[in-house]
Formats: sequence, C-alpha cells, structure tokens
Amino acid sequence: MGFAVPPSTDTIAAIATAPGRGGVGVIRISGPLAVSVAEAVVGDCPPPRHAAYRRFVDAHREAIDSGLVLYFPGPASYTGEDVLELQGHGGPVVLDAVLARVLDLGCRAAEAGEFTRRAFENQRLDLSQAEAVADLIDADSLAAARAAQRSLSGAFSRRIDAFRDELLSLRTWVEASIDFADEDIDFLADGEVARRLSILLQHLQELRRQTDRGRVLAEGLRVAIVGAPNVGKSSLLNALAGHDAAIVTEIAGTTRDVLRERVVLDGLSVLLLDTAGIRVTDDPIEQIGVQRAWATLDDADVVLVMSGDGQPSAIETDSAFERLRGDPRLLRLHNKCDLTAGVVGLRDDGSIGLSVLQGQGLDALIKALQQRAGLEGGAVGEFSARRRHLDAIDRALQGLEQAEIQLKVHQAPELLAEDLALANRVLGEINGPVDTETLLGSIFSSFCVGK
Ligand SMILES: Nc1nc2c(ncn2[C@@H]2O[C@H](COP(=O)(O)OP(=O)(O)OP(=O)(O)O)[C@@H](O)[C@H]2O)c(=O)[nH]1
Ligand SMILES: [Mg+2]
Repeated sequence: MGFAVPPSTDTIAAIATAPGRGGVGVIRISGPLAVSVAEAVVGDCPPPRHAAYRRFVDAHREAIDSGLVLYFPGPASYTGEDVLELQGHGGPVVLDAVLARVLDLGCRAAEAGEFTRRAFENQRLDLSQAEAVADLIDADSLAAARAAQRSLSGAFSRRIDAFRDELLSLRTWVEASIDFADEDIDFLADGEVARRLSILLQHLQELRRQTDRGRVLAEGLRVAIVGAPNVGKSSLLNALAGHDAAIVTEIAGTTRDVLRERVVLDGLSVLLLDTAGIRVTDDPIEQIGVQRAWATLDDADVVLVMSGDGQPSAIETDSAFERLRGDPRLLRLHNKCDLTAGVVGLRDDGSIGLSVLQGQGLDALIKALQQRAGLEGGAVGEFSARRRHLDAIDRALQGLEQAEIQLKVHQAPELLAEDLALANRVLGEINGPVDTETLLGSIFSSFCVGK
C-alpha cells in the first residue's frame, strides 16, 4: 500500500474479555513494551505462541493472579506488533488489578477498537476485514456470523479488488487510446470499450445486490409496520418478538412513538419498527407519532402495510399514504382474518392474510421477509457488508453510468477515463486508501517501452 502510517510507539493494554465474572479473563497488550511487561509481571517472556503457566505478580512480587501467558511476536500477530496475552481468572477485581499493574509498567489503556485499528494500520487486515471483525462479534444469527467470518477471511475484499482490477484494465485501454490518438488506431470506434464497459456495469450491479444481502445479514432487515390505527400492528410486533414488547389495546391510537425490536426469524436478523397508526388527527401527541412513523419509513428495507381483512388498504383510500403507492418495498398484510374467514397465508395478488390473534399466516410472512432479504431457500450471502460499502458501490455505479454517457454521447475518452478513475477511487475506500502507483505500474507494464 502506498500510504504510510507512522508505527505506533506506545503500548496499549485492555481487558479483552466481556465485563463481569467469567471462568477466564484475558488482558491483551500490544506494542514494544510487550516483552518487558511479561518479564515484570510473570518473570520471563515465554517462547512465541507457547502457553506457559505463571503467577502474575505486583510491584512487590506478591501474586495478584495466576494463569497462562502467551507471547506473539510481531509482525505475525493480530495487530502486527508484539502482543502479550495474560489469561487469568475472570473476576472484575483481579482483572482490574492486573490491568492496573500493566498500566503502571508504561502501557496506555487501549481505546475501543484500537487493536483492530493497529491491525489495519500494519496491513494485517484491510478496512472491510476490520469491519467484519466487529460484525462477527455483533452477529445475532448464525448466518450473520458465517457471513462476517467470510468477510474477515477476505471474501468481500477479494471481490472488490477483482472488480477494481477489471476497472483498471479498461482504464488502461482507454488511456492508451488517448496516448495513441495521433496514430491510425481508433480504440473507441471498434465497440470493444463499449462492450467491456457494459460488462463492468453488469458485474457491479451484481456485486451491489450481493453487498446489499451482506448488509442485511450484518445489520438486520429493517421492517416497518404501518397502517391505519387499530388494525393490529403492535400485535404483530409482539407475535414476532415472542413477548409483549408493545402495548396493545382496542383503542385506536394506542401506539404513539416508534417502537424498535430486534428479532431473529428463521435465522434472519430483523429490526421491527412498529409505528403509530397513520391518520389525520387533532391530538398533538398522536400527530408527532404519525410524523415519526413517516420518518421511520425512509430507511426501511421492507414496509408492511397492514389493513383489516376485507377493508380497503389505507394505501388506496387514504391520501396520507399517497407517497407510498407503487413503492417496491411494500408488502400488504390483511389482518383479523379470523373475523372474516378470509384466506390466510400468501394470496394470489402477493399480499398475505393473517390472524395475528390466532398466530396464523405468520409463517408466510416470515418466508416473504426472507425472500425480500435475498435469503430464501436457506441460501446465505457470501459475505457481510455495510451501508458504507453500499454507498461506495452506488457512487461507483454512478461513475460508470456517467462513463457510458461520455463514451456514447460525447465520445470523450479523457472524460471517460476520468469517470473510470472516479469509480475506482470510491471503490478503493471500501478496503482502504488507493495507491496511484498501482495505476502507473499497470499502465507502464502493459505497454511496450518503445513508444
Ligand atoms: N380478532 C382479531 N383481533 C385482533 C387481531 N390482531 C389484533 N387484534 C386486536 O385489535 C386491537 C388493536 O390491536 P393493536 O395491535 O393495538 O393495533 P395497532 O395497529 O397497533 O393500533 P394503534 O397502535 O392504535 O395504531 C386489539 O384489541 C387486538 O387484540 C386479529 O388477528 N384478530
Ligand atoms: Mg400499536
């Protein structure tokens, strides 16, 4: 990589295990003082990657704890620096005492994520891998954990890098057409550039779909429940959550604020957002609730629009819902089918009949949500991803679409090359800073020296 981060000169230390009591508690130390800390606390530094049983002593050689010591010399360690692990007993008082001792020896308390940050700065991980570490720890379903593990092992980074190589190779080709413009070869005229550009666009769109599935796995599918008051929105939230998270009454206008509930439905992590029933109201508190309901919709992945079975959906009848008409995120639900004997489950028009009260039709709903997440049939995403990655891909897509216009409408190779460069740059943000040296190297190596 062409960016230089000054090597960290200080040594950081932190309790690496979760707070509270546990069988084992781990203190992790990274930096140049690792060996001297080992010598001071346990008497010697054990051979690399070998567990040694030792007493952990304070400044007066009194034992604070005892346990295993592990030493990982840099650069072949998690952070790329010398790393020491003290694995003692998992009590908060002992761990605090050992940490205090380590800090007395000249270490600094690590900030959140600082070990992984050092791993990134020392090129042990790229940016999206570093993010996958956090996603793996935060994973609330097995599918999410597996996807994060694949990102961590580089599956996502490799996809991005491979795509950037394709992009670079096309750009090299276009730059050549500019350099050779005075000769008789017209690189743009033979349709080769247009063909390769359209393949690139297809590949990037496919990568976007996969990244979005990865994002849903990592962050959860955001599912908003909207509809007229009293149709059973909060009842649905409670049924899916498996407990009474929301207040349910027969009084219309019960829910005032937006309620959030994270649930795992058949391995799919879902953030459920129960909103106030949307209607025109004079009640100032309910009005705020309705406004919040609308605000919630903006970044929802799926919008469940609930109506009473047999009653027209608010989407058609209520002007308040006008802006949702035709929105691809919509999924229509007809609740209280027990009162109408209406069809429960998936209907021909793609809507779903439910009786939340009797727990009917929920399977069909969960299946539909899996489908929306792109995870139907048990197929899981190849990797985990984040909104940041999706944003970068969207900007790269815009760059490529712009490039297509430069080519087809303006026939301007310089501007085309610029747009390809832009797309490459924004994609570079996904794994880490870009290196212009790479581009130069690629251009020079693929053309003969004679020119
Ligand atoms: N018969 C029948 N009643 C239901 C069903 N689902 C919910 N209800 C009842 O409908 C009433 C309203 O339910 P809620 O879940 O509070 O409705 P809501 O849409 O959240 O209402 P607001 O928060 O006021 O917008 C309650 O009395 C529920 O018990 C159902 O499937 N069948
Ligand atoms: Mg409610």
